[in-house]
Amino acid sequence: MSDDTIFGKIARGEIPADIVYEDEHAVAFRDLNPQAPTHVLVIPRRPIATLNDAGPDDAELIGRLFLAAAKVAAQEGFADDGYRTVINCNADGGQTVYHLHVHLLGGRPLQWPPG
Ligand code: DGP
Repeated sequence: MSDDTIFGKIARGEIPADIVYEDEHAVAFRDLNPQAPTHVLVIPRRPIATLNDAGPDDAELIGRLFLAAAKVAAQEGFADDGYRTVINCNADGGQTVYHLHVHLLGGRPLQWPPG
């Protein structure tokens, strides 16, 4: 699948990002427009546009994204205090970049429900 999104370019190292974690499957970098003291995006290297486009073959990869988010939460020092992980899907979910990503938000108490 081709991927011309900004996140595809970040995953391929074609444009810079403040990368906080990476492995064979995932890259995590700081969001340009942070909504919390720490706001990191975890993306798969393999392009998947939305959660709707993920299939059974992606199950392990999606699990890896959340494990990477937990690793970053520990690295950032708020794993015990708590944090939130979110995937926005399509227009009503507020998705603006069509390369699947997990938002990791932490460093302050977060309200529920979100807007
Ligand atoms: P979403 O709305 O769920 O698709 O989230 C997209 C997020 O991506 C949004 O919080 C802002 C962030 N973002 C957009 N462009 C860039 C970029 O070029 N670099 C970084 N680091 N973050 C970006």
